[in-house]
Amino acid sequence: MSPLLRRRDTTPRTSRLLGALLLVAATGALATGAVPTGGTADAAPAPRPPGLTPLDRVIPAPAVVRPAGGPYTVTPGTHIRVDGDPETLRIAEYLADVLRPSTGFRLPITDRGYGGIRLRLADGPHGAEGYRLDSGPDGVVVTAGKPAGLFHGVQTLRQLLPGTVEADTVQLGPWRVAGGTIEDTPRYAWRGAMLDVSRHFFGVDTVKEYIDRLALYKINKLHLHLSDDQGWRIAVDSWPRLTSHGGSTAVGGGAGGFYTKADYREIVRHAASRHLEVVPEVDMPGHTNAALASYPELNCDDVAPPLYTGIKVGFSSLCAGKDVTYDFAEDVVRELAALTPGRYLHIGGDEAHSTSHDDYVTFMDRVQPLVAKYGKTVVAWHQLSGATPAKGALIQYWGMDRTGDPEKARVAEAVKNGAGLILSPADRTYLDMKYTEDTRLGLSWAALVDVRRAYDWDPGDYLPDVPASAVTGVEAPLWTETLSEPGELEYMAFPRLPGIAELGWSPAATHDWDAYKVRLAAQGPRWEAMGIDYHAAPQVPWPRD
Ligand code: TNX
Repeated sequence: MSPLLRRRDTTPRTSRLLGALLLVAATGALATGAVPTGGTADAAPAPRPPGLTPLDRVIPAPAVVRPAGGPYTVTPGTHIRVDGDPETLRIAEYLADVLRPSTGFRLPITDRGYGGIRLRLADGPHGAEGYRLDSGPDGVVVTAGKPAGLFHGVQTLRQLLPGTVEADTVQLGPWRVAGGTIEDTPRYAWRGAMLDVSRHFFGVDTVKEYIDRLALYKINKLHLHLSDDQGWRIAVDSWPRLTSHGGSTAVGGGAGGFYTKADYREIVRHAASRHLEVVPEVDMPGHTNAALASYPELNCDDVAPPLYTGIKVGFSSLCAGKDVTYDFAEDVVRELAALTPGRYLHIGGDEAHSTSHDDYVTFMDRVQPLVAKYGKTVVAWHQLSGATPAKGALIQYWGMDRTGDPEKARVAEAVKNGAGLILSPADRTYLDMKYTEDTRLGLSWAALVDVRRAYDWDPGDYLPDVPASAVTGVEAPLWTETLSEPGELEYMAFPRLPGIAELGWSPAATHDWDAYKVRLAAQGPRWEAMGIDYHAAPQVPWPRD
């Protein structure tokens, strides 16, 4: 279990399961190969082996599933076979790292032999991220045209094994994978999750762990919200006070923090190893109090405001009329672009309530070309559609079902003019919204977002006058005004995040709440084995302890 984990749950499911396991071990039931799937140590019901996970009990739902034949069983003799490509080898090592601790098997990686688990790169119809998985008594073969597809196929394989495979101590198995074929390609190219490290700062290890969890659901973008009124979290060598002063605190007045460039590169490297691209955001021209507090010259009146530790929005603005503002923006964009192997740079642009419309347009007209100058594509919150989005820009829509038509029409117009669209409707995808009125953490300004509400909508027809083909994808933001512990991030993200991941990946034809909630329930034991402190939403038929 993760050392970062702080369980606040009053029902410690994981420890109960482990307790039952110990009891079974002590009574000799180990020798039968049976595994207990529930019960408390007091009740000690007869242990039973985990059932075979049906081939379609995966999140995101695979595009095509054809069950056939008998299962494959991972045994002490199983090899992981690769063809010699270095990327494939890395994915094999990743898979072995997942499977070895819980199975206790050696699972050697080899380029010869027969059967076992084979990862195979080969041209095929599954595109840049899709894959095919064939399973039968002789072995499992994951085939993909690109390494990202193999990696996603490995996530499917992982979910077809019992949830206890995620444990970091030896479990009992059996480790069976149902027989048949899956063919899978994503619906959308952009399947994102955003983490706000500004309102509260989260260190490199926490971000890496979040990345690992995103990967399990085939999320391929990590958007990091690196600056806001309450904190500047990324080192910029040419403006060092951004972090030394602007990064020194957080909401509530606690200690802040920031990523050095080495820290940030480590996050980017780890994300790449999980086939996620990091999209950095510096929010401008609003949401900039931390920068304004660090450098008086960025303020129109040359007076630096104090640091801010509250949770209001919309009160700060860079000074659009000063040249130094654009020197600052260029330095930040240049240094951030140099840290970013990915294509995109997010420049914020939301809630600039203290910037006049003319200043906002001026600012965006001058800053967007800087992003292009350093080789990146602009991403911005949808208020950018009130200015002139740069060619090829992506607009991130965070309005709601009830957001007025003029704003939606502006977004539709921008999309008609060539902008891409990422859908993050606040009343569906915002992971910081409370589940119910009783949720201790989170906000509720957009809506109470229960598990069904997060899942039960279609990105393909969400915005009027935007054709399904113009949608680039979906993203689930996790704002952190009320969240300061890693376990709190987990509690808000799980179980809603997998629903957004599924909307991003699975064909619309698979969309069905009643079927989804059964697949979601099957994730519960997996999260317990991973030590994820999830919200056991009553709408979901979780397996009983
Ligand atoms: C709105 S949505 C914001 C954030 C807040 C969030 C809280 C958007 C682009 N801006 O500044 O953190 O609401 O839910």
